[in-house]
Amino acid sequence: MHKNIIIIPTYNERKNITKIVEEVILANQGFDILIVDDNSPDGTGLEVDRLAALYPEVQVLHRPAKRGIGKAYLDGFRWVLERNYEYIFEMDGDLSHNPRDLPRLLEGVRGSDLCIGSRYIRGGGVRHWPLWRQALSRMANLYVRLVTQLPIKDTTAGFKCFKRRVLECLPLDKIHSEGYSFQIEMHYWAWKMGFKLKEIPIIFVDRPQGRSKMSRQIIWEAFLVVWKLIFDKEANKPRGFC
Ligand SMILES: Nc1nc2c(ncn2[C@@H]2O[C@H](COP(=O)(O)OP(=O)(O)O)[C@@H](O)[C@H]2O)c(=O)[nH]1
Ligand SMILES: [Mg+2]
Repeated sequence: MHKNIIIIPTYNERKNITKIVEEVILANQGFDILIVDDNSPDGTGLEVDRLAALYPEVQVLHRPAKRGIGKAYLDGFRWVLERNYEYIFEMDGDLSHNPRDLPRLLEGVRGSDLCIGSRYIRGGGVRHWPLWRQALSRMANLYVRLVTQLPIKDTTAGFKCFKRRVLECLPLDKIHSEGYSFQIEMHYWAWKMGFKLKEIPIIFVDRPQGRSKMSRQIIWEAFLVVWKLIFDKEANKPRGFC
């Protein structure tokens, strides 16, 4: 067992996930992997069971049905906190995040509490996303930063590394988002609790295979969540850690 673990939520990522696992394990950089699969109809669950049997570093959490990326991560965090991991990573299961950036995230979290792979700082970027999707992401980020004052550029980023104590302190049962606004909630709480957030540049590449699970409902949820956050008494209570 390593000190570092990457949580990867999957829904219909059969081909992508095999490549990611192989890249991470064969590079042998000292990472365990927890895959949280929501009973994907394309057989991702069977494929990841096969990978878990092949590589001792790989663990799988099977959930009975699709309940959103946010809930998948929360179940993953609870699983990880029952074990002795120190550095806990989030990474998409569609090859948009480059496993080669993992060591840089780990290095970044040494001088902070939460190191975020950012598309929107100097050196970061997005490749092959259609223009409408880039505009949506940019506008969402502008909106979130205006309303919440979050001091980061990529508020919806999904590639990052937490120090264990951040996840231990954060009240996970207060995070309600099902979709990507889960990321906004995590950043907001971590910031308000006094943790040090740091961004390092990453290049995000559109998925080579499969389909995005982005939906209107997910956008709507993100639109509303920022208002819930800024009026949440507990989240905004003055305090240090915990
Ligand atoms: N377990 C689980 N994973 C999900 C769910 N929705 C999305 N994901 C995964 O979350 C990651 C990011 O989702 P994706 O659709 O690529 O989002 P996009 O990159 O913003 O278009 C991928 O690995 C998806 O398979 C879900 O409901 N359950
Ligand atoms: Mg994606």
